[in-house]
Amino acid sequence: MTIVEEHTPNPAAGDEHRPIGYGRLQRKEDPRFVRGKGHYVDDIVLPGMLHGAILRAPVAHARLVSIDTTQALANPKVVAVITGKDLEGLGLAWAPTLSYDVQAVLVTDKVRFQGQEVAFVVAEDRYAARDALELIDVEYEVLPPLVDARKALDPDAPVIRDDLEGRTDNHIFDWEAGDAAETDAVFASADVVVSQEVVYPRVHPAPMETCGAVADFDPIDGKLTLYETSQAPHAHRTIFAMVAGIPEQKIRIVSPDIGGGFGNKVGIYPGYILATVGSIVTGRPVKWMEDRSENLMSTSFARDYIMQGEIAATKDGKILGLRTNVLADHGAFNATAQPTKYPAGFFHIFTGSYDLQAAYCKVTGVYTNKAPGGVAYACSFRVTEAVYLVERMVDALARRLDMDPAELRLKNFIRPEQFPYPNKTGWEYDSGDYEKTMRLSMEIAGYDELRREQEERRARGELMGIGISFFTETVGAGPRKHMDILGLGMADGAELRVHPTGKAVVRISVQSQGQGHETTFAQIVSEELGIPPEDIQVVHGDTDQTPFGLGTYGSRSTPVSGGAVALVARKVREKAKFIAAAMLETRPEDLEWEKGRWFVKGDPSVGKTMAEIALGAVGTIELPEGIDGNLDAEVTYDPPNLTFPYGAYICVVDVDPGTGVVKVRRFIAVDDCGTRINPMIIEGQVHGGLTDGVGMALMEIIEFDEDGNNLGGSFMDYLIPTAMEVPNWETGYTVTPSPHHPIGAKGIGESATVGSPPAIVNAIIDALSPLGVTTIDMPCTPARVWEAMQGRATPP
Ligand code: MCN
Ligand code: CUN
Repeated sequence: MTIVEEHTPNPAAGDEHRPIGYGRLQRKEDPRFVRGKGHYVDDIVLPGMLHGAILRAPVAHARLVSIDTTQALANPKVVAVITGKDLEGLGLAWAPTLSYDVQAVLVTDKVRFQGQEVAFVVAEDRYAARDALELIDVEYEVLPPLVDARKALDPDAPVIRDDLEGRTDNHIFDWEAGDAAETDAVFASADVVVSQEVVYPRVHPAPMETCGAVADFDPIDGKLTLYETSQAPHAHRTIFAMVAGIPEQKIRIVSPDIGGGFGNKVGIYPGYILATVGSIVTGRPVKWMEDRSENLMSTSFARDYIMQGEIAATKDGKILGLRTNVLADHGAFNATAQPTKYPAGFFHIFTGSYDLQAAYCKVTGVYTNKAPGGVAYACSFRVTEAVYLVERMVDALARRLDMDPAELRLKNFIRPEQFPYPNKTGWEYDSGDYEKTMRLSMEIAGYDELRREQEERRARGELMGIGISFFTETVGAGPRKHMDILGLGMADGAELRVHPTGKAVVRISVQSQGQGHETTFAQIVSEELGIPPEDIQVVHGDTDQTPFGLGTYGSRSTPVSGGAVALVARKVREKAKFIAAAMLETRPEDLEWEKGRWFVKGDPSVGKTMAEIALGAVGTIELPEGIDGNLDAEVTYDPPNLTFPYGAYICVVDVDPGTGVVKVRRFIAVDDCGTRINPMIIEGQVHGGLTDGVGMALMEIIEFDEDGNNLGGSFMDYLIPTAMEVPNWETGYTVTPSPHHPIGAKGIGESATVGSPPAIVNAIIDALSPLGVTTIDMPCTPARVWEAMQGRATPP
């Protein structure tokens, strides 16, 4: 592993005591994870617990004619069988999606995608539940499916959502950003316009742990405890209360260790609701854990964007404008998770890292007979698609102008003095020094030398490619006045208590799925209070124990919850000053803070440490007016803006001219996420995301045949990368703090997944360009690359 050395701690400057940024603090959660002692939903076993299994539709589009459950119910191990009709009786057959649509919990009228939930069996054990599915007799009247999103708006297309009143087509929404007329004018005046269709196929986050729930409804006190795989426990609780009519104080959502989320666990799936209904109906706890195929076929997909891109420039390479028209395949129900105002997520950051004169994008969402979901898989709310589009277009322009793609980017970057930078589609970028980051990545790569090597290899008939991607993300939603999910404003709470012996507990509203929050949030408190990270317990994932907040996705934990944690620690520090003043019999304004203690200005030997103050707070000294004793505080943080992390990625590939096999030989990733809390965790996040990028660029796709059969329903068909397919990552970093974040940190959790695919695809096109290839769509499988090499159109 090549690691560009982190800042070496400088003991003389007291660096080794600085919990943020310096050194490589090991993760607190690792001892349990590496020993297999994590505690996941499937590890939960409750007394008398039953097991649920879902009967799923074998076809993509069909009318439900009849469903007969008698045989299944006759099985002595089966306790209950629940159908759509039963749910209708409870008013629970349909549930609201996160995008103000509705989704069938169980089919009542029509099957709308293969794998859709048709019935739920509750049995004494998992095997019995599964076996009983085969005893349910369902008659379907098969309907013609709509598979190709490009045909969704044809007048003769089958109408999928005839459940919606007055619905006569498959149109969901049209959404636009930027100024169309201004952009047209800029395009009309440009020397060069390059157009290209860029497709981001349907992929799946495929976390190691699939989705599941254990529902435990107590019929005596009416309390529902729901253990579930959730990235957003509080939002789930509130939505559950609204939908199921259970009073919110009687719902406790517990998200224990989560074996990867990657966006898969943002939504509320029918299975969670079915487990709950199963528990209410049987009076016993019910566990439902989906298997791999169920996960791949029915839970949140990602992308599925067909993008027509156009870029306009002067002949010497000044980019003037960007325009795109997108067809978005949302599947059978519009269940994407994103802030309400933005049906295409944050796609409108598609102007990327460049200073343009005008931009315009239009996105049209359509229904098809495919699984719902969308906005998942480290997408930063569709910044993945945006970055992929702009970085492909910039490369296409470089080829047209016969310019070096690095030089073209350097020429068009937003300059440091332009920040805060208002872009043409409504964002205000907080901070950046793009050229510095780009040049560092070129230096690590040895860019000029790579280009020389490429020339030599080309002369020998070898296919070597160098691809660049420079991305800017927008992560950390809120502010709440602009951003909500189902009306819940996107802010996060934090509560901090310093116990009498000086040890602390911080309670947060976000939910780790492997990102290491138990470590990094302790580091933030430590930085602010001087209590060592190991003395700070981070509590999350239990709505009975943590303050309300919107959860973890869109890399918002550090930008939002991290801000909350820094501020709550500062509030405690301020309170500590008053207590210290009382203890020292002096005035608070005469005290000065240094890491871990308040001391008397001008007399550093007289002071009180946090531990002394914590004990003092619960002791017998007389406290000043308005100070109530315990050393604790709470805040809700509503961020003033999102944060805009960025990075420069360079990929080197070799393509086998005989087979079309692509080998990623080198990958250089220089990221800037502002203040770096834990360099080791950041590096892990980047390594994971880069691996995602290799997967998506080379092998991952959820495809469907013309009957709507899902062709990616297992890991035999849906390939994900292993250590064999990835190179030794070469990472570097720059630090440009966010000016508005309490500690200057920006998100990093999705950066590499967002930024890496275009670098790899650009490298592949660069490798194949001597053969006249100008475009190729992901995944660049050997077959697809080989077809491109033969000058044939890439298959859809
Ligand atoms: N961090 C840091 N310094 C920064 C920024 C972040 O040390 N300047 C640390 C954070 O403190 C946190 C981690 O890096 O421990 C990721 O932080 P952040 O960027 O705030 O992202 P989130 O914690 O909100 O995580 C969400 C993000 C998303 S949306 C997806 S998708 C994804 C990702 O995280 N899913 C993951 N990374 C994942 N990593 C794992 N192991 N598993 C997943 O499911
Ligand atoms: Cu889009 S996947 Mo992450 O935001 O949970």
